[in-house]
Amino acid sequence: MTTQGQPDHLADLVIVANRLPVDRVTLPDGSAGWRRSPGGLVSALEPVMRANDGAWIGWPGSTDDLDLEPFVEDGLQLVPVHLTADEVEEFYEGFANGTLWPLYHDLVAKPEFHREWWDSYVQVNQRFAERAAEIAAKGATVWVQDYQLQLVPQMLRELRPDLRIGFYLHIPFPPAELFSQLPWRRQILEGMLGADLIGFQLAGGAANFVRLVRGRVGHKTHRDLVYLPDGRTVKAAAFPISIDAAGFIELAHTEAVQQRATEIRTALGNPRKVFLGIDRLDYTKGIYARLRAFSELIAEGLLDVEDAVFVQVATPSRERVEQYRIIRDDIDRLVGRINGDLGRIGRPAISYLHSSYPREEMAALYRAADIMVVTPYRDGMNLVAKEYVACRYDDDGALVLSEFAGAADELRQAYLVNPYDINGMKAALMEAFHAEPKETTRRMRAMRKQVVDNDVTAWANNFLAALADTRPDHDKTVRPARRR
Ligand code: GDG
Repeated sequence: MTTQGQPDHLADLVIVANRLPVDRVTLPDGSAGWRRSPGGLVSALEPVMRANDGAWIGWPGSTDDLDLEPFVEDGLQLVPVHLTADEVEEFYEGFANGTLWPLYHDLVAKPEFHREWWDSYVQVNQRFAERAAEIAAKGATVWVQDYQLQLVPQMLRELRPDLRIGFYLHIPFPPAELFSQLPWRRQILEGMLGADLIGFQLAGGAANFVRLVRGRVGHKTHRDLVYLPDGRTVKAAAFPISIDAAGFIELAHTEAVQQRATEIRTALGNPRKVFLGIDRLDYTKGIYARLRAFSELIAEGLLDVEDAVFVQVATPSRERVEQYRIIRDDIDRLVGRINGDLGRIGRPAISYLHSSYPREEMAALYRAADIMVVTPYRDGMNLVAKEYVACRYDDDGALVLSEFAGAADELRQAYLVNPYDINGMKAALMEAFHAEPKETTRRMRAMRKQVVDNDVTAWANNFLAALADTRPDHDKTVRPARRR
């Protein structure tokens, strides 16, 4: 084991994630600094990190930070893991995003299987596991995040059998019929089984996993439990992730956000209804199909550009991966054609923004939109849907939501659609457009209750409590985070 610089203490709670929760920025004085990344995982885990003086292991996001030592940023103990440029290409862009991501999302794109990518995945997972083994205190809790690090639980257990290890998968876990294509299927299953508790977004993912373990690895299972030959028991269960609901509600109430929401509607020409989509620019999100559905409604005269506009924010994502370049070009062309054919001066049918925005702007967009359209072909959860719901504190606004987003399990009062069915989506968009306020209020009120009652702090606390229950013999227990 190579021993790098140590943080100032060994940690009782260690988060292991592909990325550190901070991004490199240039400060006003020209020097380099860090800023908290906008992602949901950071706000999810920050309270519990602080309550336990935890450490977070991850890649800093660049291949230049070769000698970066553990550091403290805004009170958080951060431990960098270095990746070479080749590893970024093979482990991250390759195996994680070119093999696993499409395989776990219903083969929406074709996964590529390359042995060099796999080798790099093993090597990088081993490095993360070693780093975690170095900084975890005796009997500590280590919580490993997501599909980039599925081998870490087992690697870490070999190095440190004293630890309590949890693993959480943020994306769907596919059925055996798809997962079985993976040449390294058995290694991945065994890697995850190093954990005491494996969390999935939905019960279906947990069931897929248990069935595969029984069939492919041959372990005995009963309901959500796997019995290993060495006497250990592993639990696989659903923990649907959520958002910092109180934080979004507070932000949406601020004067600045309300004013900005009004400005946005004015800039759009004050149409009767604003439709909104916000997604990472990813082929799983169904952006293309939803824009087509909307444009057909305009072409057929069912909607008019004076009355309705579609704002689509597509946040740049994984731009070096070929499939992402293709989807970007496809959407660019589609938007150009729709606006060219159907727009009028000062009235494009689609207002398309390929950019990322601060949280305040996101909240203002949620406030400005009458109809939020979330139509992924497959999505672990989809936090955007929940953020929209949280921001609608007047119980108005409609959500059109794909039944293939994990969020559809909880947000039953959305206008649920099959994103492969363009006519069905058109019908749902029209239904939302014409809905009576009484009807949208009834639906939104129920959805808001669901999101507010089940926020991200509850998610983290539930997972950590269930993890503690898996090894009651352990003397060290993680302190829960306080809800806002
Ligand atoms: C994965 C799973 C699962 C987006 N653009 C901007 C921005 N965002 C924020 C959103 C939201 C988050 O990013 C996106 O989360 P999603 O859940 O919608 O989707 P993925 O990125 O695919 O996330 C997903 C999630 O993990 C959590 O487990 O729900 O299924 O695929 O919070 O608000 N935030 C800011 N500027 C942007 O331009 N500030």
